[in-house]
Amino acid sequence: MKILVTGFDPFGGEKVNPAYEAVKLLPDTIAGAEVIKLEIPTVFSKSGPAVEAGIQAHHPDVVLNVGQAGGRACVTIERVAINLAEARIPDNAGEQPMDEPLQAEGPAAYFTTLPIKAMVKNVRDHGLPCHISYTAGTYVCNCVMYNVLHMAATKYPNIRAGFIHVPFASEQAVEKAVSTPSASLETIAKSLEYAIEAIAANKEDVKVAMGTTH
Ligand code: PCA
Repeated sequence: MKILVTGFDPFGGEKVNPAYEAVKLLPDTIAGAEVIKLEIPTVFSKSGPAVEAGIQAHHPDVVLNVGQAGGRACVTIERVAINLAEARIPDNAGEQPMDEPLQAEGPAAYFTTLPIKAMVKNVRDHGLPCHISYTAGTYVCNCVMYNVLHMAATKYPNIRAGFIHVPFASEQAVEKAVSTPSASLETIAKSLEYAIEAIAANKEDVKVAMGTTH
């Protein structure tokens, strides 16, 4: 099995993006799966094509995109991507779409095709916090998750795909407010590694009660 793991470049005034920094720390093989690492731009119009170039170069079985979710306290695994681009701040190319569909003819949303409950469970079983998230936001991360799932649905039927958001790295939080959550890059990378182990081991998701009450 081959898995393409992407991380975004820094955006919004940050010097690093913990997503790609953690991806770089991953081993090259996880549970027998070959890991291909790729940095992609935090740009609405360029992120999807950058992933597609990686797909065409490496023919992965799985595409896992990883992005920063500053303010979240732990690694969160996204269940759904919505057909909406709504940017509070310009992206790294100055693009700032508002109220726009990502795909004019696309469905309102796509669900991930990764075994997210098994992923959450395996991270937790190794003693690290992890949750499912039911919104990837409306910025470039949701954009790339939606567009990759759209590509998989329309052009690459054998690819399973999904998205993980990671918290600020500790060094990013040093100058931020006292309540800003963060994690070490090593912890973030280990969480990603355990999540990927579960992808390699589970073609179908496990039946475990998760979800939220609000
Ligand atoms: N996080 C942003 C875009 C790039 C990134 O790492 C997001 O959550 O949309």
